[in-house]
Amino acid sequence: MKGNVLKHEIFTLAWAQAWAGQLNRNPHYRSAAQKWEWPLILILEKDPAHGLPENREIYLDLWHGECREARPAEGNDLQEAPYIISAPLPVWQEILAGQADPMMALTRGRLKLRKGNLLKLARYTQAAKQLLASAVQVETAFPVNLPAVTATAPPPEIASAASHRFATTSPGGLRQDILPMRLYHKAKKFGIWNPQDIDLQRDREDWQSLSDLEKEVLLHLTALFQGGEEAVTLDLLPLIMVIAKERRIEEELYLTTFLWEEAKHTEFFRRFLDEVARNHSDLTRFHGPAYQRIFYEALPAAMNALLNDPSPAAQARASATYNMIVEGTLAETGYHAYYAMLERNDLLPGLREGITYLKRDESRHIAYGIYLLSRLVAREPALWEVLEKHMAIMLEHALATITELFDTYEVIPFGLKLEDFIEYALDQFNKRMNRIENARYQRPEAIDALTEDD
Ligand code: MN3
Ligand code: FE
Repeated sequence: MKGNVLKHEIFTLAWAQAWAGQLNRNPHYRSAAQKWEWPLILILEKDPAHGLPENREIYLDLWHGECREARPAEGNDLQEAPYIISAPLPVWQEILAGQADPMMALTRGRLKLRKGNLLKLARYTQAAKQLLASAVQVETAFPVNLPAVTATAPPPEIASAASHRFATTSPGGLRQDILPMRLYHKAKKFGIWNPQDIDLQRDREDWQSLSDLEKEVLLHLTALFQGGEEAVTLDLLPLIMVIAKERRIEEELYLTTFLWEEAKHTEFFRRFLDEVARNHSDLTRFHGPAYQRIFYEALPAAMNALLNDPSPAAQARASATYNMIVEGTLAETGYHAYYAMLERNDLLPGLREGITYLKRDESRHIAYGIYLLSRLVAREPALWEVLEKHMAIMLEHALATITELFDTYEVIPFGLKLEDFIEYALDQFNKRMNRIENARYQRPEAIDALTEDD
């Protein structure tokens, strides 16, 4: 049937059936949705000004990787379906053009989850992706074609502080007012703790009293942190080089403390392994595929890319991966897990003390990342889209990393629940993304006034 391009209007019976057909021919969907067994209702929100006098609602009966029925919703469907997602036409248009990531759109609230549990959906990101990938295959007609959003051309790079004078021998001197400088001063006050000074005596006793399963889960979490701290210590240098080349002396002053702190974090966890867990086995066994995608691949790739490409887009990808995902989403969620396990059971006080310092260091690192990304986005608003795309991929890996940890165990000790952690991670992620998104609408100079509370 070559050349026969039959278009179906969006959210009609014919369109829904064409989608179901694509879906049932999609082997990736079949395997990703093996465990999904809930009907789903999608709503195209009414927009009388654009030819949509009423909502259009599609009911999809999805069962173990198969679409058993697809049609406009009717009768009690809306009351009975456990999941309802709605959005206005421009959002659906973008999604059906394959330009938006479904999980990211849900997390950021562009696709509205009217009913159902986002945390549960987060476990099915691959299925959701494939579900929409099949919808993209349907030739879709829209009641009205909205103009595509065109990216604005980036403004010319300002002569990037690259007058070849030294700041500190120029009349202006150091800029004490900008966030990196304030973070630098804070780091000299609060970042000077010594991992060797922490008393681990009671930790050694506590460790003996733990069950095998408790030890294993703590070792697992520590193996993720240990690898993570070493990775961020190893991978930070290309960013520091770019900042130095741009002669941003205040930022570089701050970054010297950043790298030193990561070094101490690496040292601290190893001390715990050596002196408390007394474990010298190969802990790589705890690094699952999702973890490896971030710490063995994405992080070093994004950071090392700066060696050849110091462009703002490359910087944004590097900082998004490093500060927003690895530090802002994963590390913060990890601390939360340690606290949840240890605090309420009053265990391992030395480890907790170290983690308190580490968390304080980390909040400065993340504050710097938000500053850097805001600075880049304020200068070049079109970068926001680059950032959002990259973050969608990384967020998926991050959630998979958390899920992967929990899926290892049939029963999780210390009363931990996966949902709490996914929720915490998404919360952290959203908070930061909102702050950076604000920078799109701000003048570059306004970024100087950013404060550290993120
Ligand atoms: Mn760290
Ligand atoms: Fe850090």
